[in-house]
Amino acid sequence: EWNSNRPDKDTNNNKEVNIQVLLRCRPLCDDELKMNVAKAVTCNESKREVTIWQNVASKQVDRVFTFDKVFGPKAQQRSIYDQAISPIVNDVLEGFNCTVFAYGQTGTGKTYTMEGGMRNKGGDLPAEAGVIPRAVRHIFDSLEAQNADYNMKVTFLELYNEEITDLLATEDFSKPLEERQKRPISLMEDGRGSVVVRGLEEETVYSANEIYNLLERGAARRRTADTLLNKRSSRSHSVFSITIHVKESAIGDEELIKCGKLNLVDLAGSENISRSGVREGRAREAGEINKSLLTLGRVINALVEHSVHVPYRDSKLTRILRDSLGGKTKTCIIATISPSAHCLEETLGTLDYAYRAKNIKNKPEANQK
Ligand code: ADP
Ligand code: ZZD
Repeated sequence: EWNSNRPDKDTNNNKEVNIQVLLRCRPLCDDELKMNVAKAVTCNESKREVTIWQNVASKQVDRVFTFDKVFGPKAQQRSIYDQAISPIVNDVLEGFNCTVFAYGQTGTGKTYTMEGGMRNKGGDLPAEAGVIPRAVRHIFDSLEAQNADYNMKVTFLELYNEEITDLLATEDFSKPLEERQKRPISLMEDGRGSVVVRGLEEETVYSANEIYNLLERGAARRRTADTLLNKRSSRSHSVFSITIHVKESAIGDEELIKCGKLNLVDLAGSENISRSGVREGRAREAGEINKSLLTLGRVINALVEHSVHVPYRDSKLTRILRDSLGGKTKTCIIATISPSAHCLEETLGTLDYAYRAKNIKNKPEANQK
């Protein structure tokens, strides 16, 4: 390594790191247990392996996949956060941009993992709370413990059919539902290689409870959209982002501001997106394409294959999250699967997709001003 006279403030610069890929297998649900549904998956957390038992021409053919972390059906929300997400949030507090994606078939636990179950007013986090509320709590606890001088903003958007809905937009009840969105939302290049979503409500927040109230607003807004178009939620992507500026107690005369951004992404259901990244089966016949999910697959393929052209610009999702895929952001994908033999084909699709994504390399850089 070149030994420069000027000490480099950013210790991790120019180091390539692979995207981290975790696997989570949900338990069988009560109905599946009642129906005695056959299982086709075993998880070995300590070996970080997941095994799929498959019967091909009455011969037992097992397939084994290894990931950075594997969480079996008994894994609790808290242990996933503590083991896998907490270090990422610490990086955000150190000025890195980080993204967590949840990828998998509808019904495998993406929303359960990212958001989790019910919220109890006030008090502690429920055991069912997912990554988003836990990250919010962690960030405030940490900043308060440091007695830090900080500024925090959050946004929450939904992407459906290449249209962005601001889940935090304050409602104008005098207008019909479809026209309630106040400002037009557009994507703009910021001149430094990233894209900003213009027109989104950016709420400055001062407490975890304030964020929980915003989440409530977002969840309610999503529910109204959902009843207008059923099954929308399985076909939409949601992106919750927190941007934090932390003022470092000045060493000497220089004042240092660390700026980190955390993106928490609940992707549309991966069903009907084949392993080669093309639409298949019923989705094709119905003409239902999820351009953003298809493009995400193609971007991953292009990065893994070191193609000259990476089709970031082909969808809104990949434009918004471009830096998370081969850029300066630290990225983690949580692949979610069902243990049921009925889901075997989709499960193998998810595992292949997630396994391939392990090969993507990013170059995380801390932002300091
Ligand atoms: P997705 O977002 O992938 O469509 P959901 O998060 O809606 O899936 O999960 C489907 C159902 O399974 C929900 O009722 C959810 O509460 C339940 N579920 C998912 N993962 C788990 C888990 N790890 N433990 C217990 N219940 C789960
Ligand atoms: N998954 C639930 C929301 C849903 O689909 O409605 S759980 C968490 C993150 C983002 C949005 C909502 C939540 C959620 C919640 C539930 C009810 C009212 C407001 C927010 C939640 C769950 C546990 C702790 C905090 C927030």
